[in-house]
Amino acid sequence: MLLTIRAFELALLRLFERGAVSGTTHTCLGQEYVPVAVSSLLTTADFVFSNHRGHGHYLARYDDPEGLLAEIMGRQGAVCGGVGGSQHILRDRYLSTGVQGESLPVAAGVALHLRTAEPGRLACTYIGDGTWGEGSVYEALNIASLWRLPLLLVVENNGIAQSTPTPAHMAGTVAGRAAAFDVPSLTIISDDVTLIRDLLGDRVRAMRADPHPLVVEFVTRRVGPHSKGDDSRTREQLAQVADGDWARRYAVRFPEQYARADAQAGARIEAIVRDVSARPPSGSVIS
Ligand SMILES: Cc1ncc(C[n+]2csc(CCOP(=O)(O)OP(=O)(O)O)c2C)c(N)n1
Ligand SMILES: [Mg+2]
Repeated sequence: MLLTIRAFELALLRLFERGAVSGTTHTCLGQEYVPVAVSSLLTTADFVFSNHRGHGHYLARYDDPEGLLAEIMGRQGAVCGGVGGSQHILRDRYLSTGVQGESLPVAAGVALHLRTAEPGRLACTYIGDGTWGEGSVYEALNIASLWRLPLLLVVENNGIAQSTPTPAHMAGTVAGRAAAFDVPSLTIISDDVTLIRDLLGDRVRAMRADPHPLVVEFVTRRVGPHSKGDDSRTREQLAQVADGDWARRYAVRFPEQYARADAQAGARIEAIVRDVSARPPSGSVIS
């Protein structure tokens, strides 16, 4: 799945370069392991709220590169009839939005519903470090803490918000801000999926048994541009980021598995790109 998401994102950037897709997109290159690890702890009865950088969140949950690519390209088979595009996907209990911070109050409301009507289930929201500049984040944290809502807030702290480095926009820390609302938090610096699952498994089980919010901050890296070609970082910073990419380390640690999985994922995505590109426009509304 890690490599499927990677191949999907790289293929998408190539499609944009060729002018085969219009609009915008934000890839999760470098952050693929976050949803791969988190999704393994969720069930389809849990809600997931995603953001503008959400392809990995969707793919890790549904393994549906075909439906997502058709959605982004506005072709038949699109998961939302081609009206949502890259950032606005609705499928069952999965919803993404390009509006920073919008998901959190909505997820808190859903978590309240789950707490009372469907105990044992939770609402999971992914947000970035920059989105901690939105007031709605704090309103949601406050209520989630007071009402002990089963809200899993996954923070993908990739060290940058579009072009602003995190230290230039965030006073204090994510953990400190969670603590201010009496919400427990965990900061994960590893990109090892198995280790992350082990670190989080008991915490997520505890949220289900005795509902409460939890903030999980991943210290991660945005290996690609913010959107398509817009990267404001220096050559040295980019080299440093590329050096820390999980894919490099996985390739060294598991060379045979990596090469095999990478080739398989690449071939699968290329076939999907050919197939979806040849389809007629979706021309439909959400059913
Ligand atoms: C309410 C709102 N303000 C501004 C934007 C424009 N915008 C899109 S992505 C982004 C940066 C988000 O940074 P972060 O939360 O760190 O997520 P990242 O892009 O790093 O994954 C901004 C400002 C937006 N989409 N919504
Ligand atoms: Mg960020």
